Amino acid sequence: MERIYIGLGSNLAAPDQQLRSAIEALALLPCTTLVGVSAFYQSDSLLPGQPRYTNAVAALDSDLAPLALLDALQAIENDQGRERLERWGPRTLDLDILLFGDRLIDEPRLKVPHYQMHLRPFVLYPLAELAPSTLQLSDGRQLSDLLAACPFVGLERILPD
Ligand code: PH2
Ligand code: MG
Ligand code: MG
Repeated sequence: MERIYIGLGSNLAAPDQQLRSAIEALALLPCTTLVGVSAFYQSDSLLPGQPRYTNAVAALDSDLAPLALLDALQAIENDQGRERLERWGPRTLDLDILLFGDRLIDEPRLKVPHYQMHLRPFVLYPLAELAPSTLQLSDGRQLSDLLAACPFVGLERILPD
């Protein structure tokens, strides 16, 4: 069993509802327990000219292997109407594996830790709601250091209703 953190994002077709549906689907994954979900956060897209995103992070405990989990996450994205037209295009649902236990993964389909998580407040701040700030990433970086270097700018925390 390994602790896994998933980044959720949507900027099409009722983003908050997309995230809620995705969380229900994560809770139904085989060999997996959903152990926590952060608040939702809204922010501008990193690419200008796109709708604003809603993002959150979920924590899972799972016995799935990394690529099996990736397949399952892509199936959830596809079920929720994800179309892969352009890199970084607007999307109904994006599910990214941020951290997978203490694994360092460097495969064509999957790199863990997520290569840009340290630059993304909409990943780090929801992650910090679920993980201890003493968390050490598998590449040796400390979550608290990443947070200190990534200001809470442009993020709007949506209170759970
Ligand atoms: N994801 C992207 C590109 N830009 N911007 C925000 N605010 N949130 C995202 O999840 C996001 C983005 C590609 O993965
Ligand atoms: Mg993705
Ligand atoms: Mg992404």
